[in-house]
Amino acid sequence: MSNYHIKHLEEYYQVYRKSIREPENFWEEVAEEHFMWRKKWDKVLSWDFSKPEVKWFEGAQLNITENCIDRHLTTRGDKTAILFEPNSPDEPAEHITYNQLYKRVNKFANVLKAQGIKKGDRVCIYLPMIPELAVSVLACARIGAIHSVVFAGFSSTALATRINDSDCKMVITSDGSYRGAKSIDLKGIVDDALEDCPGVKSVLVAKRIHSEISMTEGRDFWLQPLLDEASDECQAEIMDAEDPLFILYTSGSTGKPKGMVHTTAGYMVYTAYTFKNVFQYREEDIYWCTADVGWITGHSYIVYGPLANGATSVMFEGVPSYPDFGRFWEIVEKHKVTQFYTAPTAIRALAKEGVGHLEKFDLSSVKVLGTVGEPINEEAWHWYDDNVGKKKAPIVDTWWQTETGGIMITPIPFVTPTKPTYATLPFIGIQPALMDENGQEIKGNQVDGRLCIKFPWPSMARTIWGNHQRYKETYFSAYDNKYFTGDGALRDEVGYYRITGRVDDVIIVSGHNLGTAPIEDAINEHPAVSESAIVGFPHDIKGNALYGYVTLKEFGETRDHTNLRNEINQLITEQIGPIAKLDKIQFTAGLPKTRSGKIMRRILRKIASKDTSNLGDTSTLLNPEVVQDIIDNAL
Ligand code: 6R9
Repeated sequence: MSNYHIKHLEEYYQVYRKSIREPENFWEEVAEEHFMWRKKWDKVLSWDFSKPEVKWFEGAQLNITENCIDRHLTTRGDKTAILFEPNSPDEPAEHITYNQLYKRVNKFANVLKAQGIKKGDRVCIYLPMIPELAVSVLACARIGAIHSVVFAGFSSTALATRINDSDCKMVITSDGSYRGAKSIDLKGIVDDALEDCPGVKSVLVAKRIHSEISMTEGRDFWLQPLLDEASDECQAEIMDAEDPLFILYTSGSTGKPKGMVHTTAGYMVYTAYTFKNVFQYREEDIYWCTADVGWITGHSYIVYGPLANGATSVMFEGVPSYPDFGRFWEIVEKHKVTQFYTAPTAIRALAKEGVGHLEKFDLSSVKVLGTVGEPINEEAWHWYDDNVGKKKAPIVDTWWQTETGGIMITPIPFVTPTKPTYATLPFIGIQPALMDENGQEIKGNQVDGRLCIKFPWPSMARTIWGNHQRYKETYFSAYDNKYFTGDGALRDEVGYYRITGRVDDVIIVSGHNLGTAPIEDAINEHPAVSESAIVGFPHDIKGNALYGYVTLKEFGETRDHTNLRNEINQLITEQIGPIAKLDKIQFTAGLPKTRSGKIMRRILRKIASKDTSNLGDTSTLLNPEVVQDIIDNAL
């Protein structure tokens, strides 16, 4: 059916217009033709953003695992569903076929049931990127338990907060995990967390690193013996369209983390439909998203979206730098990856290492490149385009959020002409709006404002677990009758969107609105610069002035680089104007980052404002050690 796979720009506009004019008919057609329903819906959509309440496919019944697994068995039973690439290149890859995935998920689901887990119970999954992670997610979905995956790099405090917030009854973990040359004692972290989690009744432990761990009698169980005993048939729980499928916590850059709740039918329809189109997916493709399943990108575009399309999805346990910076490219060559989806922070890290690592490998299988997670700077975009895609593989710069469930603004490869740093056009069914400070929509092109969405889409989060009021305040109160994304964006002369970054990263200097991303782009073009982050700090005359934290490709001994400071300001002056010049530039060995690679500007802002008394919880940072160094050398 043509609506399901868009092949040229004309068709995009045609289908887009239809999806806006008749959203219910449009999504009904997609849902009718491509999924397995136990019962069809009574009503496609009902919504009210003032409550807010959104329901898609109300009255329908289904199980998402029947759509992701069962229905493929007759046609693709022996096709690889999950292609597991271990941390060490010396360990063989594992090809898990749809038939095998069916059995593993059903066995796991039976283990959950035997442990007393029922529909609606919350199960916390704290696992490394091993097949059990995908299998346990699907096993929860099979029996209607609500999974809450917590990225296995979070500290025990962060884990305990998340377990308690949603009253998880069970934790699924492993003895430990591999990360490059290191191994991490995951079970120890879980044990620490559980001291503060009285609601957890049982812990299932997968064996990965074969380390000595302690098992608490009556609470902790090795997974494998239970799986060995379990039947490989487990009837799928029939779920209502709006039953919760999972909770996923968003990185709490402010306040306590928000448990975003996603429901079943709409999420399935939208992630499957976007996957197919945004990656121009074909049956024979080998698709690889380098994200962790602990993030929304992994949920939607490693597990659910690809499997709903019967795809082969690569799951990589390791890191891009182990055993060296050629690892990604080695994997691309080895498995003949056709779609490669990663984050700008990874691209920049790889670019820093030069092209030597890339040149050793044959990347000719790659048809489509993707990026997600933060605005991609121009230099990184070109590096990716030139060296990985060899200018032949279009880059899909996909803008979306944990809250949106699926990709919202993106090029469609071979359909939408790309433009560096632009996420380009709204996806089918998505109605963006740019708003001004007075709450008015800014119409027309060549404008910028705050990015909102005017109409519901099937995979939007329905609430924050246990706090609907916060959901309403955070997303539906800034602008009347609109979902507010928290991001700023501009729309160019042809209607392409460029995400300029979080609105809270906009700094007003002498009355001028300055986005941090374009300034950072300018700085990053300096050949000596590796990465940078700009924050505002209070200034008597200008209101705010700009403070730049800059990491250099070669850090060296001295932190006094007067010439370099002048050159950086010269670049900014040239590209943006003297107004954007930095008052202070601190050279640092690294920038504090969240585990998903986002720079923690909150911390940098505080340091720039000389307010280091309360930096908040830095334990979830990827590199907490850089914080003290930045404080010690602050200007
Ligand atoms: C999927 C994901 C969401 C925030 C979002 C925005 C930033 C994501 C982006 C992007 C520019 C892109 N973001 N993709 N900014 N261009 N292609 O990352 O979800 O972790 O919830 O982050 O990430 O600021 O609001 P999440």
